[in-house]
Amino acid sequence: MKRREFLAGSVALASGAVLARGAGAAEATGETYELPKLPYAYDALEPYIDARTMEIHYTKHHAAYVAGLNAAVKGTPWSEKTPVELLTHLSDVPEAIRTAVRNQGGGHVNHSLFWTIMSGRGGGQPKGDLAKAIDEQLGGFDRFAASFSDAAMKRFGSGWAWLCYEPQAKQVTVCSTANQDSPLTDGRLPLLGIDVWEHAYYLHYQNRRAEYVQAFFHVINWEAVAARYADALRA
Ligand code: MN3
Repeated sequence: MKRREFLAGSVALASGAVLARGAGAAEATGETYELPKLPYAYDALEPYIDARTMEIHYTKHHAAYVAGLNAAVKGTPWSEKTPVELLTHLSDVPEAIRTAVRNQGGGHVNHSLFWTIMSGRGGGQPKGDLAKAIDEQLGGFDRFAASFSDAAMKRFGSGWAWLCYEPQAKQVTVCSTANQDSPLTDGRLPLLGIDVWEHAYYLHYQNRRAEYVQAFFHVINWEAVAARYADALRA
C-alpha cells in the first residue's frame, strides 16, 4: 500500500471519520470533503481547553477550512484526491488553486489530526515503540517535551508545532510550520501537532501561549499518537 493511502486510512480510523475523496463522503451534504465528527464533547478537554474554544474552533474554523477546500477543487479533477494526497503532492496541484489547497486543505487535515490526538483521559507519557524512539532519537521524554514546547513558542504568528516521523531518515523529529502548512508537503508524516493559532487558545489563555502549551500536555492522547507512529513505520 502506498504511504499516502495508508495515512489517509489511518487518519480516517483514528478520527472515526472519512477524509475521503468525493464519492463516499458526498452523501450527507453533497460536498466533496466533510467536517469529521468530533470524537468527544466540547467540554471533554476542560479545564485545559475550554468548551467554548472547542466549539468555535471546530464548528467555525475547521468548518471554514473544509468549505474553502471544497470551493477550491470544485469542478476540477483534484476533487477526486484525498486531502492527504493533495498536500503530499502539492507541487502537482495547478498554481491557480495551489495556495487555496495549501491553506484550506492544510487547515482541514491539520485539524482532523488535532482532534484525534487529544483526549479527556490524555496526558502522561507514551509507551512502547514510540517511547523507545523518543528516548533513542530525541534524548528522552523531557528533552522531547522541551523541544516541542520550544518549537510551539518560537513559531512566530500562526502555525503548528509537530512531532513527525521522517521516512527518509527513519526517525522521529520535532519541527514547526507556518500558517496551515502541513508537514506532509515536506515528506514528514505528522504524529502529534499543537495548533498555536490564537484562535486555539485566546479565549481562555489570552496572550499566554506558554500556559496553553503546558496545558496541552495534559490532554495528549499518546495511544492515538503511538498508533500513528505504528502506521508510519509500516507505510
Ligand atoms: Mn485551529
